Amino acid sequence: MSFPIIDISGIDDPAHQVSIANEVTEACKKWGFLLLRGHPIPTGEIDTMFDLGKSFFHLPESEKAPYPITSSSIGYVGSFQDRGKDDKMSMWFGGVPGTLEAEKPTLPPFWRERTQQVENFKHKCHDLVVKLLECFALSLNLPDRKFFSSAHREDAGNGNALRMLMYPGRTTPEDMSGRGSRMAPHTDSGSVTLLFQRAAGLEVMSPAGQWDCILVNLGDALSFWSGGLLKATLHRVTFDGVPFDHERQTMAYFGAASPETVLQPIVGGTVEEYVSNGLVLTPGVTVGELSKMIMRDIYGAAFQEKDTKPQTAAPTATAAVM
Ligand SMILES: O=C(O)CCC(=O)C(=O)O
Repeated sequence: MSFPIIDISGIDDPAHQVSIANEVTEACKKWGFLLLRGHPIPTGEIDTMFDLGKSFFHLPESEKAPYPITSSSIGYVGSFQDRGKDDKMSMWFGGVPGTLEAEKPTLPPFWRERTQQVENFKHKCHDLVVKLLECFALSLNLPDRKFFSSAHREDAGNGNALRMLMYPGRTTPEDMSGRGSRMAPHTDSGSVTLLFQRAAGLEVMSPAGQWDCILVNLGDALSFWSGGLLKATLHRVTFDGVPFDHERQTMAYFGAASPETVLQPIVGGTVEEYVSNGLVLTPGVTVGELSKMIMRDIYGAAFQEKDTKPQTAAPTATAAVM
């Protein structure tokens, strides 16, 4: 199996829009994964972000650990610290534009002079997500081609987050008994994820093997919303794909709809209940509720809200291990 590689360089050209929209949407209906070529995010900027991420992750823990992830989805999570006890480090940059600057004290000092650089990169990712969302509406023949994209305002909620990831290379294998792997199988919870990779290793049934492209995959919200037509596909990272002594670095931009967006399956129409990552979603759940359920389950205390009662999680549910 190999995912489609789609050249989207003509995405803004009316002469090519429909065929690109159809290609992208067909790939998402079939695989929920595709690779983008000819995308508008400059390679130099992607490399710069990777270089910054690498320098950051190689800092001693004492310069990262005091800044754990907050309810704004900003901050650091070290190896073996998440619910799945995976061997990976994450640096989260959530929030609407301006949040990183406003919440600077919660950022590790390394990032404090670089907030604008991160915001600029997030902005470019958001623009690309919007273009893809317009493809879906166009190809699904929705009356308004901004049906999905207008719900994805950049200035709404914490859902649009950039997550830098580093899977450390170890000189000797860690004792993983009672622990996870590198990243447990999961689907993403939002709408569209852009995954930038510096090394092979993501397993999606079978690996794609093209690393000069942005990998796109869809999240549960969009899958549920489209009545299951667009797919959110399980993926994971293991020590089989990338051995313990190989470092692996990626960046995931999670594009999500505004928190108040109510998810009702709009096409297909038959989805009464959607089960994903151990969570049961029912029509009427909002994007904000879904996001909180998941982050609370993975990162616990930082996302606990005294006044929020649990939403649609099944009593015994476990959620995504990200
Ligand atoms: O690092 C990767 O290749 C996967 C990242 C991912 O699946 C996630 O952040 O949800």
